[in-house]
Amino acid sequence: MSTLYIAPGACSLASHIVVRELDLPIHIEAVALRTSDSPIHRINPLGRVPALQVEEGVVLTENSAVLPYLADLKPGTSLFAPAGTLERAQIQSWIGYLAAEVHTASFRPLNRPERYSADETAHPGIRAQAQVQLLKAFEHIERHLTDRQWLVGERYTIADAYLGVFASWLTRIGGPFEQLIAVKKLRENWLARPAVQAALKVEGLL
Ligand SMILES: N[C@@H](CCC(=O)N[C@@H](CS)C(=O)NCC(=O)O)C(=O)O
Repeated sequence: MSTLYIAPGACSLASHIVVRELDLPIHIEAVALRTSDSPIHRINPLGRVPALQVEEGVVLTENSAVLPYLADLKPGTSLFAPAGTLERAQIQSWIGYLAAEVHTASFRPLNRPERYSADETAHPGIRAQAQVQLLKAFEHIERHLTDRQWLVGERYTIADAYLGVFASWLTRIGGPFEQLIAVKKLRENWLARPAVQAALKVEGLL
């Protein structure tokens, strides 16, 4: 059986949710992050989650690969779209945007400024600019969601499972992010899904 390595509340929550949405026979293993003795270092040399051990010695990493791979284990699922369709490319486009612009370019410097400067006095400035970038990234999503409930094709997909995780992280920041009404609505609809509730419960977040 494959094993999905996750950390409670981390971006791996999206893959965990998809496993539950599709009722996939995948073992969920929670690991600690940023500790040298965590088992994640044996699985993913980068020490990051999500990491999907497909079989002994075969590990798939990166949300942008793990989410589509999981969805393709259930061909025909409404969470994704068939190969060669525009909808599939649109779902992948949003996953790319979330991974690059929202996670890596914005949340990472906001949460881990020490990775951008060893000078602690620079950290408040890095955080402030990261928050500006994060707001811009979410304003783009807000505009897109103004006349639709989900990111692509009027139905919940793996891109929404992923966006819901980042939208839930916004609640820790508040301020201008509370004005993003469409994002808030998506977060509420995401939170109401039984698979999201089940994953949050297992991760000890309810
Ligand atoms: N580009 C990776 C980023 C994964 C990532 O940064 N995961 C975080 C949790 S949200 C992590 O494992 N951080 C631990 C670390 O960087 O040491 C992806 O999209 O899967």
